[in-house]
Amino acid sequence: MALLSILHHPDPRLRRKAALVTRFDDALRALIEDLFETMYAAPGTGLAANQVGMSMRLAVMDCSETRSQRIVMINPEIISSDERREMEEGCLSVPDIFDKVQRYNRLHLRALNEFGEPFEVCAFGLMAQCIQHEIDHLDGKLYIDYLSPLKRERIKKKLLKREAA
Ligand code: GNR
Ligand code: NI
Repeated sequence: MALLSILHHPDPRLRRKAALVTRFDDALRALIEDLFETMYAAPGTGLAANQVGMSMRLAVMDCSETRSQRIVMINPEIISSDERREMEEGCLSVPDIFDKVQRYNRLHLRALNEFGEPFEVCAFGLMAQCIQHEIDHLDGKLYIDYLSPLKRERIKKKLLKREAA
């Protein structure tokens, strides 16, 4: 097991669309263990592979308060959703900055597990929000993309200043 380092905005690697996973081997499952370890240590409710520099459509999540409900989603797709509502959001790649974005409250997810087996789940609230956030990562998107250009510019300056310090 290993702690991986999480890339921060504006790293260009966060902006690439991640590739579909086609090999379900022990190396993939070792990476998944490292993603969980890194996510729990951060701490965060989710972590996408491209946040640690691996351009693969893979994310791990645990939205439970007890940190005991691990979910692995590979090649995920949202197959249905309801109306959007405003939710407060943050991201480990945009540290210590929070803002409100529009997200579906309920959705139906289809994905593969670490063995390449398909599953579907219905999610709502924080878990639904987290699924949308992680799928955005896999498409090279960050939640700050939904904010105004002015806010986005301020956030970028703040992060660059911090990294330089
Ligand atoms: O830890 C996280 N919390 C969070 C809160 C609201 C909406 C999404 C998230 S995901 C985030 C971890 C992260 O950056 N995952 O990519
Ligand atoms: Ni994130």
